[in-house]
Amino acid sequence: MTAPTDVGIVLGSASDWPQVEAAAALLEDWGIPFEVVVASAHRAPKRVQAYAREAAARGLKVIIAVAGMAAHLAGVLAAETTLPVIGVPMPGSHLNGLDSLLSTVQMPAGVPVATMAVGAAGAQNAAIFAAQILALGDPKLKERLKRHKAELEEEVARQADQIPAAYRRGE
Ligand code: RP5
Repeated sequence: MTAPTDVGIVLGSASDWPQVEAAAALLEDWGIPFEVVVASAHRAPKRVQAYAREAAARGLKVIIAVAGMAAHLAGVLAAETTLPVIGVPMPGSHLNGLDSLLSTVQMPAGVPVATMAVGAAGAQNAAIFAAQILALGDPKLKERLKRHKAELEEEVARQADQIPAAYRRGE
């Protein structure tokens, strides 16, 4: 039997995938079962609605919505499900993602979308944020998140070595 899928990543377009690849790799690396679907709020609204309406019953626990331009995908999904929806604005437009950031973050009261940063960094944070939600009921995942914090700190310490030694603060 395959593990139930915990995270649904919905892309407004396959053109968003390059920004999301690293986030998907992170979920895979951390052993979090996920699926990726393409379903545009504007070009395929029925598909988006059906996905959101069926998500909880299918066993999904978190939805990550990735979209650019007039990005209504996260809001439309959030309108149709009680699952937490994490929105990731894409940068691909002439406005470099300010359009999708505002479209995703400015939800009216009653329909929350947890909005991340624009682009690949936001997608990676969405994966980590999903892991944090799932870790509330998963001690092993909580340990993995603690390790992640330690890895971040180690990486910063390594970066200090890239500064000329003469300028570095003695530690
Ligand atoms: C949005 O429009 C998508 O999420 C994508 O970021 C943007 C452009 O889509 P394509 O024209 O590349 O399919 O709906």
